[in-house]
Amino acid sequence: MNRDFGFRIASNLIAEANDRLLPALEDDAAALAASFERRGVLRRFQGGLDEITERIAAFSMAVPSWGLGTGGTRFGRFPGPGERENVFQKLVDAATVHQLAGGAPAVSLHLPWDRTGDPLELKEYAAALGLAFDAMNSNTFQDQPGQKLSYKFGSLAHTDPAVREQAIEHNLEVMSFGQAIGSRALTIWIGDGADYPGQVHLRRSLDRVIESMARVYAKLPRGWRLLTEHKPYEPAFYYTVVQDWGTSLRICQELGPHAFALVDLGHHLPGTNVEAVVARLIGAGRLGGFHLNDSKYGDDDLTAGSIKPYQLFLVFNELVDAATDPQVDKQTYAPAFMIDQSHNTKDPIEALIGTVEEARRAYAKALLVDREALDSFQDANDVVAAEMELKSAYETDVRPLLGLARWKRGAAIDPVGVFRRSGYRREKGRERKGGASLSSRPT
Ligand SMILES: [Mn+2]
Repeated sequence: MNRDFGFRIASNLIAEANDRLLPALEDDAAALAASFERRGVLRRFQGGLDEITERIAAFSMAVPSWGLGTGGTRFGRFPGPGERENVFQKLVDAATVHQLAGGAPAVSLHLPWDRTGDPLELKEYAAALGLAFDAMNSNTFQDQPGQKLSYKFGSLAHTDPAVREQAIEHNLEVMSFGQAIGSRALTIWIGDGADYPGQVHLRRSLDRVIESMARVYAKLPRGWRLLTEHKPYEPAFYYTVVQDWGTSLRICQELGPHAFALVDLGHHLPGTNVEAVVARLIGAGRLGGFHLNDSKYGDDDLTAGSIKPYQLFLVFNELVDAATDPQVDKQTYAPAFMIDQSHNTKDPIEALIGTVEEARRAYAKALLVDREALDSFQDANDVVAAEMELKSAYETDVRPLLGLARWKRGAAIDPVGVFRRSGYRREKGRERKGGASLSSRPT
């Protein structure tokens, strides 16, 4: 049994740093509590600040195995020292994100990148690190060494039934690997589409996707969900088969009650009202979950909240609203939260800590919205008061709540500060022979 984690950050390093920072944090929290008292916020939280911080502490998400190294772009990749070289090392890095930031006790794997000979060994290794597995991700958007048929012209939508069959088989293999490690969802994102008009039949290409996915869906293990992820363009630049939430919803409705749409926050064209997309999917009972990230132009995979923090808040506002709305069926409303980002210039661990923090910040602020008041402003068509209610929550500095939420769970009040002082990258640079030297190298 592989139980060699290598260097780990000592818990007393976190505890000592927290001891130094706690008095100031408590002062800030007391000031916030006084402000909440004046604003009437605490009337809605009988347990006071403790109740709010508990709810924040209970909000968690999964780290993507592919986000633990420097991703790079098609122009190059500049990895840093001590980066992971295999799936076991990815788990150790993911555990470090959770240890420091709290809120990330799960990992989302990707096959074939994370394939190992013995999934049970992987499951035990993760459990020993305190990690579980969220949705599995299949990959039919690139060819693998030794693969029989090429995905150059598509996978689940390919015109050749033999290629579709190969892609279906791959998804079934990913599910059975996922079953062995305790995952309960399969996310399918395909790059199928066309670069030029005329290349692909627009209607029939989707028919083929639905037919192929139905074959995968038919083998979905009990208690599992199939998540379909849309994206407007890239790698296909003229037309993508599963391009938007409407296409995703259609797929889900064709497949059956265990199919749900996954919203990658960066998979929308500029100007798209993403919170309205989320609201539509909730309304249809088909919101499956999220890939958290942010973007300025396209699928940029930046740290959540780095570009459009207000949009992130408005998305969480829809989620908190749905969670408290008795009209929303709680059997179907159970979105999974996963991060999907890629790092070019940030240290991947620091960037992931950032997204955990930003998602929790948006959630915390959404909790502060007075829904009864907002409803009444909407009913009265009081535009200004309704917007002010949202802005009042959004502009609240919730940093003391986020700090307390981490501290309560033994994570770091200042996660990036502790990470930098811990010497983690230096130690991993020694352990992991394939890591880059301090100077970047072209690939
Ligand atoms: Mn994604």
